[in-house]
Amino acid sequence: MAVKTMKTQVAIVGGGPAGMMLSHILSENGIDCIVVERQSKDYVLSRIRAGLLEAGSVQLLRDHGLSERMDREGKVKRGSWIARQGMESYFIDTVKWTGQSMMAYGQTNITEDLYEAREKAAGAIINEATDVALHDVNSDAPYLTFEKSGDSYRLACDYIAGCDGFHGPSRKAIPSDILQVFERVYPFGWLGIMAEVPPLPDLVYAYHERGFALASQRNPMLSRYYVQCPISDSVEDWSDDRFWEELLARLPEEAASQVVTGPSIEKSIAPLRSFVAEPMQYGRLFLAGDAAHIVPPTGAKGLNLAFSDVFYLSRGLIETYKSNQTQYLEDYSNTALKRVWASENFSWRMTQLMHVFPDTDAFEEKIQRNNYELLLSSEAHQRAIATEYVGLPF
Ligand code: FAS
Ligand code: PHB
Repeated sequence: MAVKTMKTQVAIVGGGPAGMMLSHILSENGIDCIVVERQSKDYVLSRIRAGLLEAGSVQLLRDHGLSERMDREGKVKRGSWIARQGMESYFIDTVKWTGQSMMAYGQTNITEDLYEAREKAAGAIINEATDVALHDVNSDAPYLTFEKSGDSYRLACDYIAGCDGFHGPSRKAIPSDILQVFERVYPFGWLGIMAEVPPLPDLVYAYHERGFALASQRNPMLSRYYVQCPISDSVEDWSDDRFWEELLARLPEEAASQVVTGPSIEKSIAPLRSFVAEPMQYGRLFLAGDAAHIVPPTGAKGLNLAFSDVFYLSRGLIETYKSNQTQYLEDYSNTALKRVWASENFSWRMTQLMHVFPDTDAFEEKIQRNNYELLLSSEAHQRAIATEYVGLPF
């Protein structure tokens, strides 16, 4: 079978938020790019994931003409509640301490908005591409190969952006003697449901001896709730009744009394891990988003980190093509990793603060409780958590 050859400037592996946002920004700047995505468009758009945007992500969407629906349907948040069983709840007021707000707007909506913008611009997105492989990434003529509808393709390019998530092939294209990984796998997961009932006014992160719970939202008639569960659990172990009973037992009384329950329209369990791969670049390959790092969702950083990676990577590629300077591109990994580790650190601390760890001891429980008490008593700690939660500047 003859191989069909194609050429572009930047080949993007993966059509999730990172890949689609990168292709949008590059195309805005006249840089030719092609997204090669394994799944169908419908499959990508069916994923239910993140729900809260940092101030920097909101600004990035605004800067690139992607905020009209977000400003119409999203909910501006001046902060979120954090609670601990038997103690006073605390409102992380990001506007008071940083002057910045966040936005409750689902990743599903963002991906829809990105697909709509790319299709309007006749952007090149190849869905249902299989056997995607990266070649000669450490040369000045890298290329992809893939299969699509029975045909074999070879896509020549100047650069490859690996935006293919935690399980994609891009990270694996970096030689194992060069790639370093740092990982923490947590002994529990998050069982999440979606229900077509009015959400609480604000997000509530709750620690209870029975486990963590989180109240969030997608729109005025769509609630998103989570409870910590053993990693060995399956969705079948959790009827709606059991879920609501557990959630109401874990939320503080003033929040639980406002919860409107109803049938779940989606239910899934996400494992929690902290993961970083270094470096985030090798030759002409640049990793962005979950392809390079994973955070536990306790800090609402996953999607937001993908966006800051794309901010740095697009800046580097645009500089290289427009002014033939390569400083930003050469520094991409070092620059992105500073913000990655800051988000990993915050997400790890928030996860330690808010979850029941099966193998914890009396000393660690005292430290966990004192970390919460410091939030109630110390303005320095209140300023710090607000600054990290709203998102460090890009
Ligand atoms: P993605 O994984 O979103 O996208 C990667 C894309 O690459 C996918 O479309 C995939 O199909 C494609 N791909 C994979 N292999 C390929 C191949 N071989 N060839 C071509 N394409 C390939 N973050 C939060 O901030 N808050 C949350 O509550 C939250 N909840 C989450 C729940 C779950 C179950 C998961 C998995 C993640 C969650 N996240 C959350 C993190 C999530 O939002 C990610 O950070 C975000 O999707 C990152 O976007 P991408 O880097 O684009 O990766
Ligand atoms: C969500 O709405 O899915 C969400 C919000 C904040 C988090 C995690 C998940 O920290």
